Amino acid sequence: MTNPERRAEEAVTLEVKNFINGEYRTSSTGKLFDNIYPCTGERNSTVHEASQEDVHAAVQAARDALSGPWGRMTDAERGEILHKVADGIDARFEEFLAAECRDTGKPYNIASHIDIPRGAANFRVFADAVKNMSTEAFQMATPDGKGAFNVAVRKPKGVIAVISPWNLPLLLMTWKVGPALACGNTVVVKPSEETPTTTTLLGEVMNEAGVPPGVFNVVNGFGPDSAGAFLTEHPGVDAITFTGETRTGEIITQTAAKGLRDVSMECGGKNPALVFADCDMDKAIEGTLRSVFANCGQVCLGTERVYVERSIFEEFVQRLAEAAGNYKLGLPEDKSTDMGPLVSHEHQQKVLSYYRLAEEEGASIVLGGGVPDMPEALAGGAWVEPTIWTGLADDARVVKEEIFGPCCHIRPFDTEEEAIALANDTPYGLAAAVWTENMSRALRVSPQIDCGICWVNSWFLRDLRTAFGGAKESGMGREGGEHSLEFYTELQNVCIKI
Ligand code: NAD
Ligand code: 6OD
Repeated sequence: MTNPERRAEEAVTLEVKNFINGEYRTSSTGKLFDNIYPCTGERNSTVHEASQEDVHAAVQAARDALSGPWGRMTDAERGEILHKVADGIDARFEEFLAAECRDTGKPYNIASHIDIPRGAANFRVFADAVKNMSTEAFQMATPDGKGAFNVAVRKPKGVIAVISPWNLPLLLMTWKVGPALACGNTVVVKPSEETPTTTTLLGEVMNEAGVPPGVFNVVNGFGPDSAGAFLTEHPGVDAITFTGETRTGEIITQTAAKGLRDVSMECGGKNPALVFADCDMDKAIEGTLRSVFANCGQVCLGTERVYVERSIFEEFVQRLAEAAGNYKLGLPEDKSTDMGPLVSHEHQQKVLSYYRLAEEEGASIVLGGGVPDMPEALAGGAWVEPTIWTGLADDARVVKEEIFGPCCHIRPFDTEEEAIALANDTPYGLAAAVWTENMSRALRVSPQIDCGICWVNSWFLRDLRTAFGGAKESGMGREGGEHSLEFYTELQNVCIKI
């Protein structure tokens, strides 16, 4: 066994502890929970659940670190360390990859191109972005004729609580930790209980890169009555950044109201794709295949409602079903695997309940709709079939509610106005995809869709300098580029009388 392979195996078989003040600590109450491999249902590792006392220790360490060496460094010095963190992720790429795929069951094909490289990029991009952070200045007249200057100064907000989900664990956690640290804050992260490993492993990289103790802390556990609630309720937390379900986002926003703490909310979606007859059909099929089925449909930006212009409806449905029907379900390390399992048996039951509901609501099942036959060794995994429906009413629950699985409903439309109205007929507003080769149409339609991100002839194409976030029930606030710097800093005006 090579060294990286051995380290990778250790990373996924060891106990997962909490990372507080630069060291790994066991749970103070001794409470443990299992981390399960979704491909088989076997145990990956045992996780130490952080108690209220552990969370307090993490927040206290983060507060103390604000006035330590981290707080005295220049942006450039912090940036240099964050580049080392990115290099450290690259150097231990195989370990992060193995750990992420054991926690989620996702194919190496995906995680090696998306999750792990973006984990490193999130540190590099924001370490560099702070160098270009500008502030405002205003000269003003005063009655004595001598005048005054106003100069704005940006300061770190303080201790940031980062609450992250399980679908892209390293990517979505570093998307917040990168800019928070680049701006001089300290963080306490509560990763999802389903996927604690890569976040916890990052503690080692932080130490190796020279991040001072207390700057990056990890507390493991669940939401209510556990580490998530203990952290968000803690008065020592200055701001909370969250990614997850809308309902959880509402609860955390209420918690944050005590003390008027800032929140950034990246929540759920029920994203539409609009496929016009003037699209490039090959591109539209390939893009929609990814937007519906990538990561087993567990991407917040993923498409669950597809609206196709009537003249190409039959051909589109048939070609998408044919392509998805050829998907190979299998183990992460198998290079021919197109799709893994869902993240957990609990989530599998949720998705299967929507598969049953679709039938009850009168859907025509074009593809899938159940649990696939898997080899015996994988029978205990959280597998579901890629699934396509047509024929549902616009107010069917399957068309209205976020499922977060490898499935979509496809419906024909006749006019551009109808397509836009259908796309907007949802309480969510995260993302959309528009497929057309007519750029006038693209420019006309995209701004009319009520969402935070609208892709034209692409999907999940990300420039980290751009605004990212959701409209309506999909979120509150924007991160990305200067918007992240805005959230993770406090702007102070200094007024200087001449
Ligand atoms: P979730 O809301 O169940 O959990 C997210 C995190 O919140 C977890 O760490 C969980 O332990 C924690 N949590 C739960 N209850 C809490 C509470 N009361 N107090 C504090 N913390 C609490 O979401 P999930 O199931 O992990 O992720 C899937 C959801 O996330 C989907 O709805 C998806 O659309 C959404 N999502 C959104 C984005 C985005 O950028 N908008 C990105 C990824 C996922
Ligand atoms: O690309 C990103 O920055 C981002 N936050 C992606 C979110 C994907 C949701 O599952």
